[in-house]
Amino acid sequence: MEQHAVEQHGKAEPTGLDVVVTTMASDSHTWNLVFLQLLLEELGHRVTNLGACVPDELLVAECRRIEPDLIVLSSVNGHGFNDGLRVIEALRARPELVRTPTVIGGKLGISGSGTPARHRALMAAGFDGVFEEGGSVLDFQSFVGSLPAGSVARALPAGSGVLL
Ligand code: B12
Repeated sequence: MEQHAVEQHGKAEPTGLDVVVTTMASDSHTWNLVFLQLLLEELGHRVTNLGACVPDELLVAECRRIEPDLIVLSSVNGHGFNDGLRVIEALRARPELVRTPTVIGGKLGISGSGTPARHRALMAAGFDGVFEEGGSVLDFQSFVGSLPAGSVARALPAGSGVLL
């Protein structure tokens, strides 16, 4: 398909965020990802959806290549808490991703909506937001709305996102 270069005038920043939406290695559910992609695109953001069962190495490599303004991890199969702890460690180990706003959400365990201890553990591990079931989408929208676009986002100090 023919590509058209977008001309940029003056110093205006392009609007909207570059967002990576993905699940993690164990999770084969996909409609959660489709939902998040459509939601974010409707809000004016650009989404790269990595799909289901993404191996850790591929997830990290794609985030390093894209250098997104926001990484959104979604998991609903009940392994999200453990997968999330492992993946955030791998992401934060990369200097270029150490401050990238990164959130996780969905059904992260098998005991219904999340517990405060689970949220605290994920935040302490390096996530900027944890959005488990029950009203989480509105909180997520507020979080996304609070992020500046482009390189400004990458300069944010770690943990500056909304704490839920
Ligand atoms: C369809 C489905 C499947 C299909 C998936 C097909 C596909 N291509 O996606 C198949 C058959 C493959 C499947 C397999 C399994 N599934 Co299944 N599956 C479902 C089912 C029925 C619907 C999921 C769905 O598509 N929902 C529609 C989407 C749009 O909604 P959603 O996923 O819930 O996401 C919403 C929210 O969670 C939230 N959200 C999600 N992520 C994020 C992230 C952020 C940042 C935010 C803000 C919000 C958010 O936003 C979405 C919209 O509200 C659910 C039960 C249910 N009714 O939810 C079980 C369910 C998710 N599956 C479950 C299980 C256990 C499994 C299996 C382990 C079963 C098995 N023993 O093999 C495997 C796991 C496979 C794997 N490796 O991951 C459990 C998970 C249990 C838990 N977490 O407590 C559920 C909840 C069923 C149940 N009640 O037990 N599954």
